[in-house]
Amino acid sequence: MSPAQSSPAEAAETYDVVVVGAGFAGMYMLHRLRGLGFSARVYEQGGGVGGTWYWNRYPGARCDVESMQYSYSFSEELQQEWDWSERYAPQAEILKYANHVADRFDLRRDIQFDTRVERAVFDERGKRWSVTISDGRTVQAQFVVLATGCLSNARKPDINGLENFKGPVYHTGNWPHEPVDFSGQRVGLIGTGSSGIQSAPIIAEQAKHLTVFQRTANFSIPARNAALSAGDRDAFRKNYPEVRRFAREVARNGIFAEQPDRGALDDSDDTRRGKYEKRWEHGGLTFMYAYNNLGLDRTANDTAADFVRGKITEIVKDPATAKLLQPNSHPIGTKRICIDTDYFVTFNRPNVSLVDIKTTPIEEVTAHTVRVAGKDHEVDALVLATGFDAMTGSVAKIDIRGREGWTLNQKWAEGPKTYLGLMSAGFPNLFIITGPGSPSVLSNMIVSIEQHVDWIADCLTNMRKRGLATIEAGGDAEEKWVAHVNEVAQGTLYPQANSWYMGANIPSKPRIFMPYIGGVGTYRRICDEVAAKGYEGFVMEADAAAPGRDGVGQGCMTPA
Ligand code: NA7
Repeated sequence: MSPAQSSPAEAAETYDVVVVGAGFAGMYMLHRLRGLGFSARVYEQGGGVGGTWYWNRYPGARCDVESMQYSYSFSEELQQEWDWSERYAPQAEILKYANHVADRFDLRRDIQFDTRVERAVFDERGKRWSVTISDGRTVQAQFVVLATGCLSNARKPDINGLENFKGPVYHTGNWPHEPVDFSGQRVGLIGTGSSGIQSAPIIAEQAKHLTVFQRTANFSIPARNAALSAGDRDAFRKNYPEVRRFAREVARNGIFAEQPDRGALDDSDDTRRGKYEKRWEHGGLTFMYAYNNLGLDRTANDTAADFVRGKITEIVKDPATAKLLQPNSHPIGTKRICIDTDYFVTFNRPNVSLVDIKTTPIEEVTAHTVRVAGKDHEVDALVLATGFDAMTGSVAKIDIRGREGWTLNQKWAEGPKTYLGLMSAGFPNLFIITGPGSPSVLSNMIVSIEQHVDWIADCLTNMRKRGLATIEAGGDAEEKWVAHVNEVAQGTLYPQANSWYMGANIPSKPRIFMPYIGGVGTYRRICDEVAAKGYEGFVMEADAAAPGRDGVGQGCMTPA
């Protein structure tokens, strides 16, 4: 039954699709669904669109994928008209872009902001989801799409006494909307992942003193950020068809760039050093494309890691600080490599100090200090750059109940299980965008988002044509896919790091390598083949109770 066919009260509460989240995934999903004639409602817990970029407003927040590539490709007009100002877009500009997209495609009228999805329960008889939202209402939908984001669930660390701190405590992933002024303050920064590394240089410029508390030293490559000229943009735009094709089909991580043709040990020491030097000077994530075996072979990886460690020694004047900043606990690239502007040189400033909390963890936070190894470091404000309950955290916050009342959290207690990262057996008509088991965070997210949204849109269209009521991951196909995802990961160096890819940053989380590391091109081909073979591995059912496709009270898909 389509909303148009129901009574007005009922129509307002019944949709073909409920989409959870209005970040880049939710917005594009809504756009596609509308274009295909499906009724859709998006619920977004934030007060605006943008998802990750709505929340992560910390000083220095910037995307580590170049702006000309970290953008939607679905609209030629959009990609031709939007002017990115810098090589790496700052958070505020990405948020502006998200708002521009929402306006341009008139998305807001189907998005309810400041609204969390609390619960989603699958009714096996009615073959639809009951979705309870934070304003207390329950709406019905045939399909639910989780566009909840991978890095959207800021995690406050379990640090003893944190609640006793008298000054302000900020989390980078949930930063205030008003400007924060650290002038004249002593600031403590906990966490040296991408967020800590991006924010430290800016905070240091403002604060009276910055103390960085480091648990794991991280590899970081200079961004070499710069303004983009009209000429730079035009050159890119002219080449967009090829850039986008390459990013989707060839590049493992969805980023158009020159691909390596040899391993690190195939070159002489001098040649290799020259190549690393060139990439260090060029800046950015493509440092890791110097060779094709850096993620596979530890000896090869060590050559790149040694090069970066050497750079840290050259930049940081105090030898003890330099040594502490040198990452030694994981192969380079196995935690997402950071892209910085003046991070290491920041430690040459007289108002910046580094405290090792690996050998001697934080004992306690008191009213005005952070105590480490019996020493009290006095601070007026604390910045927690401690990351996210990544990939599964936002899904886990929703009480999702599939067949026989089985919850997704119960099913995923020992690690997320999905077929193609798109669906989980026992939860019919529930799709996940860039979920565990898909390339997701190992890729240019927008490339992966567009691929998932398009696949889901095609799937729903196909079901509508065939008069089908449900689609669900098959148990066998799911088991095989999970095994494949693991097998591919085990063939790489990635599982050697205690990373959030492994769930290692959350003490209670199972250690499983969550994203699919086979590459976005390979993954896309697999998804397309599955669809071409009639959604092989999925179980699809017609609605037996319905007299026909538009049967009253059943099958809520709106005819095109
Ligand atoms: P990350 O990359 O998860 O970094 C979090 C940092 O916080 C990391 O250095 C952690 O050390 C540290 N951390 C986490 N919990 C604690 C506790 N309890 N005590 C001390 N230190 C802690 O998050 P980001 O926000 O920086 O970046 C996330 C992604 O966003 C990034 O990869 C890019 O893709 C963009 P650890 O390494 O766990 O020892």
